[in-house]
Amino acid sequence: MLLLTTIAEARSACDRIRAQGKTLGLVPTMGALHQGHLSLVRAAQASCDAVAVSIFVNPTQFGPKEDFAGYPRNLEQDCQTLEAAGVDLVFAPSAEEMYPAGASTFVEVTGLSARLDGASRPSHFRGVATVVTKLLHIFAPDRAFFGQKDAAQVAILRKMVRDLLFPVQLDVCPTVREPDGLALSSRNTYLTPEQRRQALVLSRALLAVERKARAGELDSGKLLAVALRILEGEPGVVVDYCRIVNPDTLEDLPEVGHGGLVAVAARVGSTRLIDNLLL
Ligand code: PAJ
Repeated sequence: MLLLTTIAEARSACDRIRAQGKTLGLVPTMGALHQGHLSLVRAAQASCDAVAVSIFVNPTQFGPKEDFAGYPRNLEQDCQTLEAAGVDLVFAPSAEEMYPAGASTFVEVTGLSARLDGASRPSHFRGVATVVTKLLHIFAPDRAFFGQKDAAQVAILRKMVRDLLFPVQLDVCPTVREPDGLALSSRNTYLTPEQRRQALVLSRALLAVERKARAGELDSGKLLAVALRILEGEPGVVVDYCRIVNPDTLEDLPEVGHGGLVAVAARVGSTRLIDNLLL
């Protein structure tokens, strides 16, 4: 497995892969890898000849009061995990490599970037769209792999790829959960055992909405009331949003037809967690 830190090295490694007639899959991550990330790696390996994983804690997607400095970083362990998984190439650049001094160009998917997490994290999706644009330019992959866990990110990147004519196919993989329902997240390491128990309320609330929708309730207001009752039953948890939206536009859906997305974000202590289910 190659571990590369410069854009020039990554570009020539991709050129060599393409010169061999191989297809390339890219899995962008911020590291602190878990089984959710590895499910993307496996999906990439199943459909591409070579797989590159980027590990970059992207400063521009963190707000000034967010956890950029404390975000878990463990490059050595991540590389061991990826080597064991049979990944071909890891790209772990510095912030200076990705953002040349004075860089002032950003990519913004207007409208969508202000919805769901974008409402409480105003420059978050601009940072995500900008760094993913850079990664797509560097790797020019045939396919890029993302998790449904970050449903708003998926909607924004799909729109960005369409609007800016990127010649890449986006693949979206299902959310990987702990056996008790908690969606895997690098931020779960922040939780105390008590907070981890409290955090289960997110998946519990989503499953209750799914059950009620399956039983025939279509009214989003009534479905959300079910979720909020459950969320409010856990005093350590402060809800940021809980909405039922169109998964492509992220606009509220008054009624759940086929394919509505129920999405929740909440703070457990100082840790912000998100989760969602497609109905
Ligand atoms: P990160 O949070 O490290 O996630 C990297 C990828 O793994 C994302 O596509 C995310 O949706 C996916 N993922 C995370 N938890 C998952 C789970 N439980 N099941 C399935 N997939 C999961 O998302 C980012 O990094 C960044 O915003 C990034 C796209 C790398 C841009 O900086």
